[in-house]
Amino acid sequence: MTSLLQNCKNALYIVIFVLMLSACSDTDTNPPDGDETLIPIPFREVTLQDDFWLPRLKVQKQTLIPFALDKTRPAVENLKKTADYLKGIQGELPFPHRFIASDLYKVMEGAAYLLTLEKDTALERQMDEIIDVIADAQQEDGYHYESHITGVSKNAEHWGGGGMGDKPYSWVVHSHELYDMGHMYEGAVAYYQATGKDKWLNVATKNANHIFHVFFEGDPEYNDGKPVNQAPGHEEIELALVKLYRITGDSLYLNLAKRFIDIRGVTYKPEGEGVMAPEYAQQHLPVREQTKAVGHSVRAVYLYSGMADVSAQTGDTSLRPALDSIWHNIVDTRMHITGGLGAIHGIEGFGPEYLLPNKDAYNETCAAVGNVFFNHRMFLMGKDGKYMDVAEIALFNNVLAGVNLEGNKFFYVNPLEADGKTPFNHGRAGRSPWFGTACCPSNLARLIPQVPGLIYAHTSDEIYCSFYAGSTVEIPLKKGKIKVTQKTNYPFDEKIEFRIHPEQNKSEFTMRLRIPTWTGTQFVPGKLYQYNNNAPDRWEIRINGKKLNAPVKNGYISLRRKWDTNDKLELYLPMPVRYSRAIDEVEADRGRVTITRGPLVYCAEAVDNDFPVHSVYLDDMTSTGSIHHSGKDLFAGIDFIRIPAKTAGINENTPDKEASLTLIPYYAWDNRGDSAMIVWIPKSKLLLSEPFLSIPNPDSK
Ligand code: FUB
Ligand code: ZN
Repeated sequence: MTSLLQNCKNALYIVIFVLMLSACSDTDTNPPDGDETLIPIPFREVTLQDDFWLPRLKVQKQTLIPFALDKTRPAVENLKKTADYLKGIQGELPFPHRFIASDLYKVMEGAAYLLTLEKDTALERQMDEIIDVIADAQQEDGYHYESHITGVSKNAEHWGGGGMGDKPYSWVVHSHELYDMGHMYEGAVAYYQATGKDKWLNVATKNANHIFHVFFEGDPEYNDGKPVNQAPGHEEIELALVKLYRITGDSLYLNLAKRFIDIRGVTYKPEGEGVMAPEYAQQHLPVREQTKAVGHSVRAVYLYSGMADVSAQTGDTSLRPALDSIWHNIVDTRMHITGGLGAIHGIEGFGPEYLLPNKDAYNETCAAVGNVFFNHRMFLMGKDGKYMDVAEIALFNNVLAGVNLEGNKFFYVNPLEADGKTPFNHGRAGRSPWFGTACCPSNLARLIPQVPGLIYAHTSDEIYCSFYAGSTVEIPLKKGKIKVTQKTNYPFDEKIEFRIHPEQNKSEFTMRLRIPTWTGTQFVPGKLYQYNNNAPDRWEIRINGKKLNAPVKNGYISLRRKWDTNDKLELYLPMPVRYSRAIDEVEADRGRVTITRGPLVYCAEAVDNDFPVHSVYLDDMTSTGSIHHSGKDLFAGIDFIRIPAKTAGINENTPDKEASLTLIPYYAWDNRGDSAMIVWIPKSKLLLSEPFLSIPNPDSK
């Protein structure tokens, strides 16, 4: 009875408190949702002023892009030889390759984004020279593919009947002709946006017109005049065609994207195993009947991104149930805690549900890049923060791990555990300066400059802020432009301060701010991972110093009011050290925990610890740990974590010892030489694996 009375009293206090809060505020924290489409604010309209992304953009400009342009010179050479061949100039022919040009196009896309941000005459000249070559390597009818134009495909020794077939569009399942063109369209659109020059864009549209004609109308020069009517084995062109449509306004390109999506798994199904399995390139079923993420994971996420684009652009809602179901299947059963996708090396793809190995994870950098693309598109369609939660985790953890802090060494494969000796990254036990197949570095070249484009989206009178980074932007609402500045040291800083400057004072509109899943009971959406410990504090929001109690709906808090110039919004997202466990179905993580802080997954790397990191176990998960801002040089600004742990003795005669385990953000590992690393740390010494126990720590401090 007493406790009943007490409960009633408590409830009354809460009601009074909430009423008081709303009475003292002129902010409506529960405005209705509009049904207008969300418009993203492109990266070029957001000025970064932060210590996390801006330095990365500088690395991109000073190192990654020049380095990658140099590494992709063989692709330019191949195109030159093709151009010479078309001009009738006798000479060396290109070497056969299915998609080397696509890597160049992606690097050029990244370079174009840099040109959008800052004029650079030398870079622009270099791009123009390459674009001349690309244009010259196009056949009169629009076809573009070095190996078939010059006939070198006939001599190619690849698996699968030549890997690209012996003539155009004769082996669409593996040739990558359409994949290459997709990347070319994306590069051409980016360059047109950056410079207004349309030479490359004209190459792209000419090629897209040709593809429409050959694939869906028929051309006597191809496939005996019959329409090819087959979807590409490697998706990519679908989402690129939507970009081409958006920039040209020509609906042919949108129709073409939709047709490729509609015929997937309908007009052609490979019959075989491995890379010829129907699931490998998501051709096992018509896309609307697909419910699970299967096969090659880069192909998959590019397909899902294209489906989301087509659905958003055409209003075809019939694609959405499949997208929802696939999204759930990924986050509930097939995603590593870093946002990485891909468990199986042989197919570079998804394994069975819950197969999420650590040492043997594939987690291709491109798949994580695609995971960001897919989730950003799902957010724009669904206005739900859960998608941006996944995009954020994939970006800060798996994507950023893909490149070293200097910008010139890369991971293709991103395991969650390594011994510092066994090769895992296409022949290396650590980062590589480049790869024969350079899809991953080139994807980093183009994704990083686009990151500011994840921050804001809007309708006519709502601003969604989904991503936190020090920046300034002007957002065009119906009632005028709203300047928004953000000050924060996110992802290490718990505070984000916004200043709002409407063009006209007392402008009424809604600000929506994402409250990340990681502030609650789990690190990332889905059923796979749960925190072991609770956060001592809850997130908070203040307007002009006044605390508000705003409900979270679809991952956002909503603040509707008449905004005045310099109104201050302070968001506090507490970032204690959290311990996560995986559900029991994930065998690789049984009895283990991962340490995270904010949106960052942490790992223990040999170089920071005086004992083998594989001899560590954590039998106490209550420690709040300590945060160290001691990083120097490349590590300046990166917070380390220290937590109490135990190290197991090397044999029964050596006792276990108390230890202080140093952890760094997973994205920063392997920047000080190749060393042992672990993300999922055992809770008991029984799980320590023998071979690892004996690994010495050569570089420990
Ligand atoms: O096939 C083109 C790219 O190369 C894929 O997306 C990557 O997985 C790699 O195989
Ligand atoms: Zn890749």
